[in-house]
Amino acid sequence: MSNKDNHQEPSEHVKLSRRLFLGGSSALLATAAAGGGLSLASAPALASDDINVKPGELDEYYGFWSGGHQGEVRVLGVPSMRELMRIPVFNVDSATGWGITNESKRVLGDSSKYLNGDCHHPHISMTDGKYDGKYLFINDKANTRVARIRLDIMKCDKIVTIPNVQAIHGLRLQKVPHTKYVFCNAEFIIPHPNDGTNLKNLDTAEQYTMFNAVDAETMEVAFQVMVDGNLDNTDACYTGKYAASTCYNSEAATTLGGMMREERDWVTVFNIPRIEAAIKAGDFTTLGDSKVPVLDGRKGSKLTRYVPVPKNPHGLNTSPDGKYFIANGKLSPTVSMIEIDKLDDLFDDRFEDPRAVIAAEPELGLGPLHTTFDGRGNAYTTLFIDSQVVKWNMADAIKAYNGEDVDYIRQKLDVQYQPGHNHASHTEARDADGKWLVVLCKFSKDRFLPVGPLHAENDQLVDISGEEMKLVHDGPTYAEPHDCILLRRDVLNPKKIWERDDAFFAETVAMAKEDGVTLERDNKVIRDGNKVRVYMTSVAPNYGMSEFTVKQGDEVTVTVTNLDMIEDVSHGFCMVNHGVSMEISPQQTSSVTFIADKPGVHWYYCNWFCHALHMEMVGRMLVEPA
Ligand code: K7E
Ligand code: CUA
Ligand code: CA
Repeated sequence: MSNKDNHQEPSEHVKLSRRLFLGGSSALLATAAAGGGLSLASAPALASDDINVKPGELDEYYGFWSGGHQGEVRVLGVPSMRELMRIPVFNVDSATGWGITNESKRVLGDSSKYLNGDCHHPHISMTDGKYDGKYLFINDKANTRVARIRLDIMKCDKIVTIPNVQAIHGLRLQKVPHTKYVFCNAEFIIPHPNDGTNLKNLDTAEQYTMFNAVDAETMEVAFQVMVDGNLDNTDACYTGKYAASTCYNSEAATTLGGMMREERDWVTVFNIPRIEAAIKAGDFTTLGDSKVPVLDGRKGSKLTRYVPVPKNPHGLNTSPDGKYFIANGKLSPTVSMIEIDKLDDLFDDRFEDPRAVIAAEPELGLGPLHTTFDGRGNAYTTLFIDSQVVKWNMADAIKAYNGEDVDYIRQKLDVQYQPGHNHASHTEARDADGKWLVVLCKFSKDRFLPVGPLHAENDQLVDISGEEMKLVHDGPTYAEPHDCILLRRDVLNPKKIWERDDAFFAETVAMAKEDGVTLERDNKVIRDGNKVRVYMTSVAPNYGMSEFTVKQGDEVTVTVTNLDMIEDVSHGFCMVNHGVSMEISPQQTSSVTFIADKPGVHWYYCNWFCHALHMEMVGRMLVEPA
């Protein structure tokens, strides 16, 4: 034992006490609490029985996690924090064949050439301000895309690349009357046109970024709005009228120092009805090849307002009572509460100072990044630098701002360590229920077994159902779940097997029809020049075809239809040494196209365990030399 392990050190008090607490002896607990002199802020919490979801029991909530720069979406059960599924989106997935199959390549479109993504903000479609469980949307900062996941099958079914901009970061949905628009912020300021013609005179070139709206049903870009400064995070209100975005680079600087020059940046507020009216009136332009309406929302525009707030603000969160947009100060210890009821007046120029919409600017601690809510009037803000979550009361913060002597801070909870987002159950909806809080910590340091220089991150679960926040679980995660969303399990009712007429593989079904093939019955090879289409069925433990012959150099498309009706009997199709692998779940059709470039015998096999004779579920492709 080194001196550092001496139990006199305060940090060791905390560690020792935590061990005692988790031991579950109330006598020891009382002693430790009394003797340790622990503050509320650092007191370790007792493990709650609520998170002990026993084997065979189901979780109360679905959690959808961003996979960060790993590119996927992960589905967790909460409160157990058990990982239930992964949904590949902006990555390539060897198990399901995402990025390999024709069905996934159709979804990825031109962007299938990119093998990476960087997702941050998963959000669930809403009707009347409540999650409706239909879709989940997520951004890709790395390649400027927005994706949609169908929650009935938990597969990504649409991806759109946003034109004329770079790096989609903040993403939120219109809440009322329903999610018509997906609002998404392009972060980086670029010259227009950005075709290299103005590189020598960038100082004088026109430069800006844009706020974007994607139609949630068609997944086409509905409009783009030019802004001053840049755009970070965004959220929408409960009237359907406004969206707001933080800007940390009002300086329009290109260097770190420049971006921190001003003491205040701003929140840009967008007036959606005015934007729609301007489009109707033809009051827009287009850029380059794109047909998307581009509107000018820079300072002086009637479409936007700029509300100054301190300093390099980051998260932007709407309180579930519909009253406030809350901008999190990051380089300021404050958050700024913008009163949504005053925005009509702001747009009608009834204020001389746009700061008149600030209802309060409570000081919370160092590095406020994101805020979430319990539906009981309290807000929970992550403090990145302090490594804490601070619980504070919104009504009391406003009283204090107006000069009353009230303490709005309810509790500060140490988290491990450096939290970015936090997210409470149902917090973005009117029915925020204040039960669970997930705190997504960027550093785990000493919390888990060491696994090399790259550490796990730590998604901590906090019980917020009582007066006091209680840390109940550490959940290691892989790079880098910026954000998550929790919804009650009764909102979702995913399918257990595919329906044959599902749109996900409708195009493949249509191609089979053109070839005169009935997918549910036929096993056929159809030659069309040097293109060969192989159709086969699968029923555990058999492929409908155990051998087919092609010529070297043929472009081969293998389409497999899984006729099994029993849930959980997924098959796979892997062609050895050809980089071909895919999932075919019950009643699904999947297809993959590759070049048969090597003469000889090539085995294919089923790579999802389906039957006692799964190993024997094989076949051979015979390739005749050219
Ligand atoms: Cu704070 Cu992309 Cu939401 Cu990460 S962003 S933390
Ligand atoms: Cu079919 Cu394994
Ligand atoms: Ca700044």
